[in-house]
Amino acid sequence: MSTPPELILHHYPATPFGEKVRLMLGFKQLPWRSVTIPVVMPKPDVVALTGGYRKTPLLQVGADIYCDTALIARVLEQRAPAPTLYPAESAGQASLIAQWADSTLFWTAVPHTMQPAGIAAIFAGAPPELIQTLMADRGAMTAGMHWPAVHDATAQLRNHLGWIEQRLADGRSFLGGSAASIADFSVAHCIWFIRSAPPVADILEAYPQLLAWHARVLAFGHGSHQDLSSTEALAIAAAATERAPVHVAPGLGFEAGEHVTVAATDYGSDPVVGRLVGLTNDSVTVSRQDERAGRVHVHFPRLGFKTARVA
Ligand SMILES: N[C@@H](CCC(=O)N[C@@H](CS)C(=O)NCC(=O)O)C(=O)O
Repeated sequence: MSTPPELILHHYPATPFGEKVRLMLGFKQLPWRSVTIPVVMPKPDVVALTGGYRKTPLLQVGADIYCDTALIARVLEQRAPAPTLYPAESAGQASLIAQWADSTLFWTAVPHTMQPAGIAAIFAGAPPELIQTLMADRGAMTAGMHWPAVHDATAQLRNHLGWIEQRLADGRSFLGGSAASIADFSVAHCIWFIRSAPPVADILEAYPQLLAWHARVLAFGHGSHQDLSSTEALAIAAAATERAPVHVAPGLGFEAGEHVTVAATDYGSDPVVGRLVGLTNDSVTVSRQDERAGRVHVHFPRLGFKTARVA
C-alpha cells in the first residue's frame, strides 16, 4: 500500500482557527507539516493554492486544498477515524455547538478581546505600523459585517460563557459528555484567543468549570510536526499525480465540468473560479490550473459558502 500524502497545514501562530486544527491534529496524534503564511494580504503562495480564498488555515494534501476548519475536521476524521471528532453520545449536537462557536461565539470574543487593552497586550512591542496594517486588512476583509460595541460584546460574551459553564456543571469532562468532540475544539479556540490578551481574559475567571475544561482540551497538544517552506508546499502540489476522489451528485443544480465560483458568504468572500468536479450536500470542489501549483482541487464545505455559475 502506498503511503498517503502528508498533511500540510498553512497557518500562523496567532490564528485561533489554526489553533483549532492544531489541537485536532494533537487529539488524533497525526503527524503534519507546518507552513507559516503571512498574517495579512498579499499572500501569493496561499492564493496560488486556493485561487483567491485567503482565510487561515488551509489544509493541503498533495494537490487537494481544503478550505474552512469544518471541512478540514472531516478530512482529519477520514484520515484517522479514532479517536473520533463525532462520538455517538453527542451526534448532531456537537456539530450544532461547533457551528455556533465558530460563528457567534468567535465574533463575540473578537470585539471583546480587541478592545484597546487587549490590542495593547497582543501587540506589545510591535511597531504601530504593523497594528495599522493588520487593522486595515481585517477591516477590508470584514467590510459589511456589524461589530458589536465593546460593552455589548462583553455582556454577550458573559451569556455565552455562562451557557458553557452550565453545560459543564454536571461534572462532564467534555462538552458532549465523556469524550471530546468537534464542539470542544470549536469552543476551545475562541477561549484560547481571549486568553492571548491577559488584561481582558479576566472575564473567564468567573467560569471555573470552563477553565478546567479548557486545560483538558489544550492538553491534547499539537502532535508532531515539522516545518515546510511555502515553496516546497507548492512543489508538492505540482508534483502530485492523484487527487482525492470526488463526484458531482445528481439533482443538486449543477453539472460536472461547469465553470463556477465558490465564495464564503460571511467575510473574506474572495471568489475562487474553476471547473466543478465535486458537489454533494456537504462539500463543493473546483479544479483549477495554477502556474506554480499545477492542477489543484480546491474543496469547500457547502455551509457558509455560495456556489454560482460563471455567466
Ligand atoms: N470559517 C473559517 C474561519 C477562518 C478565519 O476566520 N480565520 C481567520 C484567522 S483565525 C482569518 O482568516 N483571518 C484573516 C487571515 O488570516 O488572513 C474556518 O473555519 O476556517
